[in-house]
Amino acid sequence: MKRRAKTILAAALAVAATSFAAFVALPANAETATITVANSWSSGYQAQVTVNNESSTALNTWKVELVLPAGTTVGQAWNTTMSVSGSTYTFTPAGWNATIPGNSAANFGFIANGTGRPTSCLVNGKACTGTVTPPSSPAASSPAPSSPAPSPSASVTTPPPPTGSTPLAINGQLRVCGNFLCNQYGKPVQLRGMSSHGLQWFPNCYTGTALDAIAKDWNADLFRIAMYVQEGGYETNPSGFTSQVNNLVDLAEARGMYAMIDFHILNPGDPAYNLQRAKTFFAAVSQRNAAKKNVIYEIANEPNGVSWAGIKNYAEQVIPVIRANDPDAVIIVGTRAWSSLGVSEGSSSSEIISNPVNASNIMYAFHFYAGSHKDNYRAEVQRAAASLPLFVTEFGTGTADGGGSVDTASTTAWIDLLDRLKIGYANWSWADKAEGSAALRPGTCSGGSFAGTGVLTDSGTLLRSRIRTADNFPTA
Ligand code: IDC
Repeated sequence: MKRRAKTILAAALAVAATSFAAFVALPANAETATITVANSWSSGYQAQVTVNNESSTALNTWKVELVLPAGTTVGQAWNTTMSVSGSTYTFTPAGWNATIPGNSAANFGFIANGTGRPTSCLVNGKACTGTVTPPSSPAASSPAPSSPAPSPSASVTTPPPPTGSTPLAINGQLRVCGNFLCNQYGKPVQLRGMSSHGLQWFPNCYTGTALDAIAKDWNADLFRIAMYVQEGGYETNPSGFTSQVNNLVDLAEARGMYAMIDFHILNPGDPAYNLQRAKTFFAAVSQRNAAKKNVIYEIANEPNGVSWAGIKNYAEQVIPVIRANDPDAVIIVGTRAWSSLGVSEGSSSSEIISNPVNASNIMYAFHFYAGSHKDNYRAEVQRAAASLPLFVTEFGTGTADGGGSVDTASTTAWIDLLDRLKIGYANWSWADKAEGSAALRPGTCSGGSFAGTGVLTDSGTLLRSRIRTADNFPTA
């Protein structure tokens, strides 16, 4: 996804580490810090702070103190320990990042609720000096001692109105804001679409003609690319499946749809089993697709038989691999017990809420099969949605084995709930397998014609009627 021009609040901060300077004569401004607004939306922003040690000698610790104006608070911070006193927020090391080696840096980030930028800034007790500069300016990292402190009036680049009418043209680069998925205008949006079945089994269901029907006949916003890892999937041919995924990203992009890259682990259920494969795969696809705005990464389809701590640990190893190439992409983390927020193994979303993944711009996956998962699961989703950004990256209209007839009442109750909560979804599956969850009648994909209702199963007919209704994508 493209790193658009973002207004940067860059404070080049002269740091005098008092206790340290008593022993070593540091050149002026040997240490600096920059504050970058990495993402912003109508009600808040995400800031990234880099404390640079530009001397060749290690710095033993650091402290950044920011004052925020009335109406703006810090909601969460990462890679740091934060304390609050009135409107002053003090950021100290997380523990492992206290020492900054010579010519190196420490990073932390925070989410601000409210749009006010810091009105005052101290680094290791000394006043910060700095200017507001665009990200590409070389001045961004140069000290500017006579400039005022970072200005609270720093503005954010507002994207121009959309030039096209596809979901991608209207919404552009997505990002998580609060507990919602938001578009380039900072407004919550619900994406509705279809998931592929296993790429290894139904390649002729995923052609340009097929995606034409999904985009233009179904008016879908999203195509989920389910790349199985086992069962004849990625592990058997990493480069071949990587190419197939990239090709589908392009086909979706050309039709104005988002593409969700699903690392479809299922059995074994512990994602750690595939950690190295995940790192290799996501390094490749995030590098190749970094400039695109239509990619969403789903890093683990359905963890099962593994603790939340195990899933979180996997996520915190895979997310940085993606971020290194594609820093502003939305990433979705699977949840315990086949992405049931833990419910199917007797747990709940509380284990996530109390111990979230240490990363920003992420969402959590929830899956259901309407014939198997009913009121108690709906209640849990409603509860979790108040605290966590959720995406239903997969669901079926029948039973959890992928079969069964359409449970119309439960499916309708589910989709109505997701619409009300503005939770995006992808339906399992766009395939012509002879099983209840498949949207296409057997033989459709070899026939090569996908539009209209004649090729659809009961499940496909219901989903098409729900997905093709008008979208609500606010642009102001
Ligand atoms: C099922 C397919 C089925 C296939 C099986 C192989 O519908 O044709 O033989 O996978 O593993 C999930 C999984 C998804 C399942 C689906 C239905 O993410 O891979 O697909 N399901 O069982 N979670 C809950 C249900």
